[in-house]
Amino acid sequence: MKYVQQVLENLKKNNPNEPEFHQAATEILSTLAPVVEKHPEYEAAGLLERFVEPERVVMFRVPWVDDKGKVHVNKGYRVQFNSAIGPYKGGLRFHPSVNLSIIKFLGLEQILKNSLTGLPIGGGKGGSDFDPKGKSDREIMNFCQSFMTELYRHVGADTDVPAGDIGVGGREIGYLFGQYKRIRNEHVGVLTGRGLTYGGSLVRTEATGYGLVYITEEALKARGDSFEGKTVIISGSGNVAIYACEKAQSLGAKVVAMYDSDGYIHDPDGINLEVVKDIKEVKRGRIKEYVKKVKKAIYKEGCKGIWTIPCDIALPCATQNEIDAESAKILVKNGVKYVAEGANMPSTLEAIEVFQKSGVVFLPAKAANAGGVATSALEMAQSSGRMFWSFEEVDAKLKNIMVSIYHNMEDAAKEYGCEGNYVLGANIAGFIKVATAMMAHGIV
Ligand code: NDP
Ligand code: 2IT
Repeated sequence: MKYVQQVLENLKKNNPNEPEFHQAATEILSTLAPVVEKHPEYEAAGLLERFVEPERVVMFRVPWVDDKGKVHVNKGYRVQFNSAIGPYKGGLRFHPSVNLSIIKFLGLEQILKNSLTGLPIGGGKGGSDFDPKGKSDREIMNFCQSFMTELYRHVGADTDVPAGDIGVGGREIGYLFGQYKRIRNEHVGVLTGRGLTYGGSLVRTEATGYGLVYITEEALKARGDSFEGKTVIISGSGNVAIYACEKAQSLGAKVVAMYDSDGYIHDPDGINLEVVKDIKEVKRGRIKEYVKKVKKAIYKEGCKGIWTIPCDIALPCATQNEIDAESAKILVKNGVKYVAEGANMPSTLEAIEVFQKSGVVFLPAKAANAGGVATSALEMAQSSGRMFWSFEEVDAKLKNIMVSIYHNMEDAAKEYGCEGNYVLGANIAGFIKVATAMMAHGIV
């Protein structure tokens, strides 16, 4: 459709050198034509042009001092993309690859993901090109304090509520929260993923991985199947990967491989997750140490080889573009039936096409990994109410949300004549709520 194409062309022209942002926008806009056709008032109101333009982008200097007294300067970002349905909400990523393009792709995805949760949260994302790997606790603290010393003026419990993402876990959220509280003299829900002693929610740590497995379980159930006895590959070995593995195993699946950015482990009898947790969560070590503890497992340098291991279900849980068309074809050839994205945009556009053309059940990130941010919104609700729900209560709410997301995207895909196309279903189901709110607010 001409309007959608024009918006995408202009976006590429006006935001050059932002390939990840172009990729996410292409995936989204290429599915929205039927909605825009049904609602000509959207074009008249310049809705798509406004939708793809962040409300605000903050970029700042983050100076910090290492243990040897050397001064370093990193870039800090917060993209406040869309607040139509609630305060900006989305994680902070600390990774050397971070740039504006990556934060904008993540922010754009986050708008629709947050809408899909059914909870009142807008879309935002932030981070830094700081590399937490190999840094001491004190260096991490110095960095987080410096980062928040600028960020505090842009965020707030009713304005913008960041959380974790790659390189930002409980430790970092603690230091960021401590500095915010110190500057503002307010103990409020300005961040989620907080520790349980200072406003955090049970299940938030597990939420993204558990949610990913819950939505995949619903897709299996709809086809008269289950995780029982399935062979699963999970890329990454961080927060999302570990808890996806835990829940999949508890449902009877055999998870045979995981990786970090150096290489992958293959344990055909099933990964011993306690060993992985000890290496990654306790010691902050490398996945290759697994084979020292589990002798029958093998370790291979490099990540790509993981996709050559035959599996029924693939759960990419590391980073963007980790599955290209070549890896997708190998997965399909080896019989993969389900691909559910725990990471954000882990499949290239070409890989998605391979999966969809081969009849693989493909659950896109903005639906499949929404459990993390959904539980963040539950953390916000608990903070506002100054009370806590039990593990079972939060877990039950998370599961309901994931099941609803599955059915909402399924229904939207059917309504628009594309049954089983969950990329289209998730985009449309997420977009309609945001568009309706934006229309109600006038040209803002
Ligand atoms: P973590 O930092 O806990 O773990 C990231 C994992 O991915 C690590 O094993 C890391 O390996 C690996 N990884 C990161 N970058 C690369 C790379 N370039 N190549 C290969 N491996 C890489 O992050 P999370 O588990 O929190 O996040 C993982 C993904 O899930 C991200 O895409 C994130 O955006 C997404 N996500 C996270 C949510 C959350 O609640 N945390 C919610 C929704 C989505 P190494 O240690 O070697 O860097
Ligand atoms: O990509 C994501 O949804 C996250 N990193 C979690 C965001 C959040 O605010 O919990």
